[in-house]
Formats: sequence, structure tokens, C-alpha cells
Amino acid sequence: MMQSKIEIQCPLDTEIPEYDYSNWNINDANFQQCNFDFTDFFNNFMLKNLPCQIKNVTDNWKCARQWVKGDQINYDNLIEEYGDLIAPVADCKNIQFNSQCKSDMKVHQYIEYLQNATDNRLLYLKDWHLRRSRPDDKFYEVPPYFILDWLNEYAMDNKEDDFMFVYIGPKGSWTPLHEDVYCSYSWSVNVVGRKKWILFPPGEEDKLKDRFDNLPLVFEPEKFQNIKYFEITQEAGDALFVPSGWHHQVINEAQTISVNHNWINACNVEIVWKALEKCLIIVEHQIEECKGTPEFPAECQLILKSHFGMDFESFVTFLCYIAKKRLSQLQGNTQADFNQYTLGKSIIKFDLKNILKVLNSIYVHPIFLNTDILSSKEDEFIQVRKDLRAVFSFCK
Ligand SMILES: O=C(O)CCC(=O)C(=O)O
Ligand SMILES: [Fe+2]
Repeated sequence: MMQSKIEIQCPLDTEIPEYDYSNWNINDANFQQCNFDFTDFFNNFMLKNLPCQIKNVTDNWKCARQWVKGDQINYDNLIEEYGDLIAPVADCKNIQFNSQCKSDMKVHQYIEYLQNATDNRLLYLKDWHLRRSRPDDKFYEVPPYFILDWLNEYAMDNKEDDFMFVYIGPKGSWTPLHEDVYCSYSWSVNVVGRKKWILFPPGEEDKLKDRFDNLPLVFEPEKFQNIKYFEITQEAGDALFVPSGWHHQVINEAQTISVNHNWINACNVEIVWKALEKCLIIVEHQIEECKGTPEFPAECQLILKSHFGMDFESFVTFLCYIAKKRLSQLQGNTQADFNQYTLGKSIIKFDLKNILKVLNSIYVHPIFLNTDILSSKEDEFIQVRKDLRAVFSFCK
């Protein structure tokens, strides 16, 4: 029997508010899935860029049964299912150039290491694209709160690198203090184990920087005063929403497996754009001595891509892709389905409105006005912006 789809909606006049992080408290941001719906999440956390935790989201996850035995990792299952795959592994005891050294390992070798209690290395399997290696293995389902995800929609439609990961780490393994790629959101769900997170409201990280503007690899509370930060414990089955630009560090307090995604949508796309703009200014400053040469703008974009992961051209390509897809969905030419969900017209319009806002800002940016960096995208960019403006001039 065909299951009818659940339509995702938001009020038509939804606006992104001014951010205010001063009153947030983890005690008011902890929910059970059964009395916390998509709209609660959308209005109170995603729109406001505030963290929250939702308990027991893995009840229907296949991996929560197969990868877990009692409250421990089911080593045999992981070796049997994935032993021959290769995954990236960070060495938490080998720090070079302010980051953990990484190498690749066969999954069975890693799991054997994990099983061996006398091994005194501290290896953390992270950023493993298991879902990409096993596209038909539906080992987890994205919790409904997190399905508005342009980043992975774009990656999957265009067969590009996705942002969907599995992490496996022993007790004591850790992730250094960082902000997520592109200043995106992330979500993390523990399949088994426990993590302790430290999160900083945006801007607070500036107080942690040294005189060269570098952040410490780990934040040690006793070394700083007057820093606002939050400690959050994430148990098995818990989902944590990490908003854009909230720096964070993580330690596994037991052997832990987690799934996480990075994601962008209409609620944080402007934050991403501002972070891209800011990163360009920093890069321009770094190679100031070349300013005025014909190569300067292109050189900056190259460095931007390596620092930020994205340059102006790839960002515009991404936005135009989502905009064209949503325009076609709005006109009813294509379906707007994600598994059992479908995008309502209000969400599609909300997407388009916020893309238009960013395109308008790009339209008056010196990179668009004074350089040829976006020339290969110019016609498409102008057309998409025109089409979006037409949508909103009609419905005023
Ligand atoms: O679980 C970890 O070690 C890091 C996860 C993380 O940084 C994230 O989900 O954004
Ligand atoms: Fe992160």
C-alpha cells in the first residue's frame, strides 16, 4: 500500500530573527521525540540557531540493533559487515601542525584494535563515508527534524562528496575544538556509548585565540576566565543539534559509535554566506602584497577554497542548483520528496526567499561587480535571481 507523505510546512511570514544567545540553557533544550515535533524544532532552535538535544531517536534504527550488543559495540557484526572497507582514522596522541595525524585503515584492523584492551594507542575512526560505500544499506534514518538539508541533497543529486559520516572511538578519544565546515549545522546521534560536548556561543571563541589568532586544540576551562560555554552529555540514542558557528569539542566517555551530518538550509544559508565573505577578507589580508595584480582575485579564491572548502563560484553553483530545483517543485513540475516527507509550498517559498536574499547580497559584492570570478556563472545567476524576484513580486 502507498503510504501518504507527511508534508513539511512553515508559516508563510517566517523570518529569520536577530540571534540572541544570552538566555539559552541546556536544561530548557532537552526533549523526548514524542513531545517535540518538527515545528517546535524549526521555530525554537533551528531558526534561532540554538542547540538542542532530543532523546531516543534511534528506536527504529537498524544499526542500533545490529552494531550493539548489550550496551557495548558488537565487534563481530562490524567486522563481518564492513571489515574490508577502508576508513580514515585520527591518532589522538599524535599532534602535528595543531591537528591530529590521520591515516587510512581497514575497518577490521580498526575494530581489532578497539577490542584489544592493552593497546595503548588512541585511535579515532572518523568522517567515515559508510553510507556512500553502502547506499542500499539503510542502517539509519535521518531524524525528521534534520531533513531540510540542501548540502547532502546537492551532493547526492550531483554525485559529489557528501557530508554524512560515522564515527567510532574508544573511551578518551576526542575531537579538537572547531567550527564545522562551511559554518554549517551539524547533527550527531549516538548509536552506542556516551560523548561529552563543550559548546561555545558564536563570538565566544575570540576570547580563546592567542596573539596569532590561533585557537587552542582543546579548551581547558581552568586556563581561562570569564568564558561562556556549555557542557552537554550525549547518551546512546540522543541526537544533538549543533547550530552554525558554535565552536565545539567532543570527548568520548565510553566506546562510542555515532552518526553525524553537516547540513545547510534556508535558516543558516545567510550565516554560511557571511562566513564565506569574512574568510575572503582574511585571505585578501594574508596576501595583501599581491593586491592590484591581475591574478589577485583568482589567487584569493584558490586559497579560499582550500581554507573554507568552498569559493564564490562553488557557492553560487550550489545556490543556483537548489533555487532551480525548488522553482520547478513550486510549479509542480517535479516532486519535492525526501523519504516519507514532502516539502510543502510554504517551505519551498521560504527556501527561495532566503536564497534570493543571499543572491541579492552577492549581486552587490565587489567580487561580482569588479572581477570576472563569477563570469562563467553570470548568465545563470542573473536568470535565477530574475526568476526568484518574479515569484516574490507576484505574491506580495
Ligand atoms: O563526535 C565527534 O567526535 C565530533 C562530532 C562533531 O564535531 C560534529 O558532529 O560536528
Ligand atoms: Fe563538528
